[in-house]
Amino acid sequence: MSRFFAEIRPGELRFSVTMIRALLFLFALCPLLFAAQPNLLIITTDDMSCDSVGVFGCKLKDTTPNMDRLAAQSLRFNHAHVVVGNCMPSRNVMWSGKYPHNNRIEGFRAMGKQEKDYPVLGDLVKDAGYFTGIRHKVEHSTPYSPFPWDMVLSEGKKDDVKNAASWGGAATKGIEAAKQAGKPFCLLLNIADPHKPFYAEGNKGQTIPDDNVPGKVFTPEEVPVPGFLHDDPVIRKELAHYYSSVRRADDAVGAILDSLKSAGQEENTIIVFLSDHGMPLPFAKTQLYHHSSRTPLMIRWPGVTKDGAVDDEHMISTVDLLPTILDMLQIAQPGGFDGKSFAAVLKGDKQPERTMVFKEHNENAGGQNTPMRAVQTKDWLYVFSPWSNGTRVMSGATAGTSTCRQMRVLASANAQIAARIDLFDHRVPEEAYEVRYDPDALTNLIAKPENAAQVATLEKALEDWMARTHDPLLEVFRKRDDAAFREQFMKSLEEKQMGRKDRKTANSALKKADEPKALIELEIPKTITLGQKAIVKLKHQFPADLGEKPVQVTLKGGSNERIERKEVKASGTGVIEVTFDIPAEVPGGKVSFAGLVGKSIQDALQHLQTKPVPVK
Ligand SMILES: [Ca+2]
Repeated sequence: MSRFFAEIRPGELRFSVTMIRALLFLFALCPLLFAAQPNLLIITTDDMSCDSVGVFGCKLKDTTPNMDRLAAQSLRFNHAHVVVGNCMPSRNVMWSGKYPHNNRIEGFRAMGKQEKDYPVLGDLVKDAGYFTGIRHKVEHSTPYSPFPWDMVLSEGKKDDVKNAASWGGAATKGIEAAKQAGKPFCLLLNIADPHKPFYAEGNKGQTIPDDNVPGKVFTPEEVPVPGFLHDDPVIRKELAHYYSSVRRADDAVGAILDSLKSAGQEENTIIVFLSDHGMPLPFAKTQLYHHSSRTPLMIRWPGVTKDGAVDDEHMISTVDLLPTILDMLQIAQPGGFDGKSFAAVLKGDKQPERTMVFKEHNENAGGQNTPMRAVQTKDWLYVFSPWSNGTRVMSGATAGTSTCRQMRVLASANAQIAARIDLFDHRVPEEAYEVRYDPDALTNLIAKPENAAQVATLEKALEDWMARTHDPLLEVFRKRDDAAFREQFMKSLEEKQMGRKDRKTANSALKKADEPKALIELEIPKTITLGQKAIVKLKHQFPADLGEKPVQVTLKGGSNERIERKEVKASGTGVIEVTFDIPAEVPGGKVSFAGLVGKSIQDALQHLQTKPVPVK
């Protein structure tokens, strides 16, 4: 050694020390520079109530041994809620970080690829170098389809999603494909249970053969009956099918976790687990009640979350999932989210502002508009249903269940059940429940004078949230005491719904025609003079089955500002003359004309605008 140093001249020695220091510094950085990006495994169940899970207080033993095992390695949230009580809108909130009135997936209608103007989970993780895979609920998880997932982990129409073991196979396939691609993985495994059809239940409630037998099959006699339903043999039978399906979902979770372990990826994988909403029975799925939205959220972040930890403090909303996931994966936040990251809570810090969650419902799978908004704290739940007018009936996925049919049968001889069915069908415009004592939402306290201050606080919080998130229901909420205004609001929503159907008719008529024709054209005068009249010719050619439609013709100024709008009714083919008084002064010295078939730009069947022309 001394000989080695003796052979180095002083200048070289200094250089070598600097080099060694630099090497040591790089060495110290090594774990940071070369630490692999963590994988992300998201597991969702379909239509599973939170309290069907053992660790979340299930009254039935052995429903979810694998979810309980995952909970023992995770941080779980006692007060986590999804935003919507049905599938496609709920899942789109999770993976967009936006409320439905902002991500525009308000029901089960996807948007066109070109319409999507915000990033979702799949975009953001792909950009960060992840391999993305999904199984089941593929079209319900993104705003448009087909979304460019790297791999759809299903076997086409033959895919037996109710086979629990197949979920292990799907996980393995995804993990292997990511390895081949040399990328970390982001897998979204949307387990199909306990969504209907339940294990061994036929479509009329009868028992049928089912090859996909769960790890445990429950009997009608042993199952708990939720407080929002009624204890009856028919209902118990359906609940037994449900809880057996919960167990089958749990079997699938076990298969996925085993696959992750076999792949040796357990320690480098973040796991996010939750359900998309509550059980598919009346007063849970498609509603905004406590059991509609409470979800068994668990997050296992190796090296960060503590095994078996329970958060009983924070109200967590699934609108916050995507920003949180980005923080965990150290991916930059793109901005534009309604949600905010709760990664700090995962690290053991507090976010005292998390005291309430907001929920919303807009459309069911059939496109019926029954908008609702709700706010929930740990203690209280307030629900606003502007559609409720005493006669309109909310239709939904749970109305056809044996449980609902049986409740209708029982209602004829039982006033209490009759009142529940009446509420289920018609609801009331406002409801308030003290969920800490009444989680089943059985006693509406909205009209009790002693609760007025509490209700006012909730209403104020909801109004602030609606204003902050630009909710189109804000005005009708502010005028919630005006029944006529609520009904007028609903009529305009229903007209828009009709407008969508008309648009389909118009589009298919246009497609059928040899040469696609526009519904309207505008012919404007050759010269337009200040202070004089200008006659615009509206030429229309509507297909016969479109009937009569309103058409808006608008005079606009040089900066595209509206000067005057006129509405005419048109049907069939013809020309309508629309006369405008050109003002004595027009800013910019130019005008243009716009034509729109329908009531507004949002529901327009066609919209066009002429080029600006100078005014003399
Ligand atoms: Ca669902």
